Amino acid sequence: MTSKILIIGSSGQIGTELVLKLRQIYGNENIIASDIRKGNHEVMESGPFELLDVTNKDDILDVVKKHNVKQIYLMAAVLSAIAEISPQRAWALNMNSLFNILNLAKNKIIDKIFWPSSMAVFGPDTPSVNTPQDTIIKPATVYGISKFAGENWCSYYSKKYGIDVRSIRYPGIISYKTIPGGGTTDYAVEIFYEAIKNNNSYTCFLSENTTLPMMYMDDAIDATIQLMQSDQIENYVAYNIAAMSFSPKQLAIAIQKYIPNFKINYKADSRQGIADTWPKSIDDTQANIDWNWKAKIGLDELVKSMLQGLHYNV
Ligand code: AKB
Repeated sequence: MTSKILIIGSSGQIGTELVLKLRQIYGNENIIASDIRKGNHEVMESGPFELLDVTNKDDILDVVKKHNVKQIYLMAAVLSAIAEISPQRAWALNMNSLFNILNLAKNKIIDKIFWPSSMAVFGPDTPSVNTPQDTIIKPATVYGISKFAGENWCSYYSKKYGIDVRSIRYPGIISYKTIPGGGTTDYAVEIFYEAIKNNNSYTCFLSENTTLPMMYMDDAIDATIQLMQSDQIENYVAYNIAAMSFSPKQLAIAIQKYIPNFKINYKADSRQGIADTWPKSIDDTQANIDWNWKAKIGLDELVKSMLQGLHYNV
């Protein structure tokens, strides 16, 4: 039996599209989707799926053995807004899931891991414009604390046990196939669903000039797979990647190009406090140098693809 790739969190926003792309590249039967709940019908129907609780290490081991899994992409996590509401649950899930997978590599049961980090590792003391790869990192959110701790654990396991683990610090990811759940950048997805409804209006939970780094899903998936396929990676680095930065106001203007009567209102809630601690833009030079990373999709193409993906004629 050939070795397989397991995606944990395949019903989530990134997991869904990662499974579909990896199945195109490596063949449907070689990519095992798994999640605590069933997800996107294309994912469910195009290849193997296992119901899996990422905090249960015995169940993970069973699935790994059953399918001869050699690589794991651990995409399950509690995101920033939810983590502020349930800090201990977020910490337990985000950390225990990572230990479960790192220990499989330590015990030589699997060969390679992808573990997603986030721009949320950066905090209010970090330079917020063109945030460098190596800089002051003092996260101010529960989610950011768990991501920074995770980066350190990946680095520790990589140095101490020689395991191959790779990470990206994702910016806000925008896509239409599966909606994100519980993040601070989610407004930039919700806005499209509301823009095409009858009253063409959206009330944003961030203020109009809150600029954040963002990326269209296709670029995020390409970056993930490119990093995993690279044979240039010698040491563990949680790579900054970037594509564009915009505020809710700038996104609304870009949508108005296609939906001229679209209206946006602002009613900032607690998520504003999270966004205020994050970078406005990111420097991804190191990813570019180390594995040739470069984003392809800009704001106008993103808006067009989102509207088309949601069946709106542009
Ligand atoms: C969130 O908003 O929590 C995530 C992230 C930036 O990691 N999208």
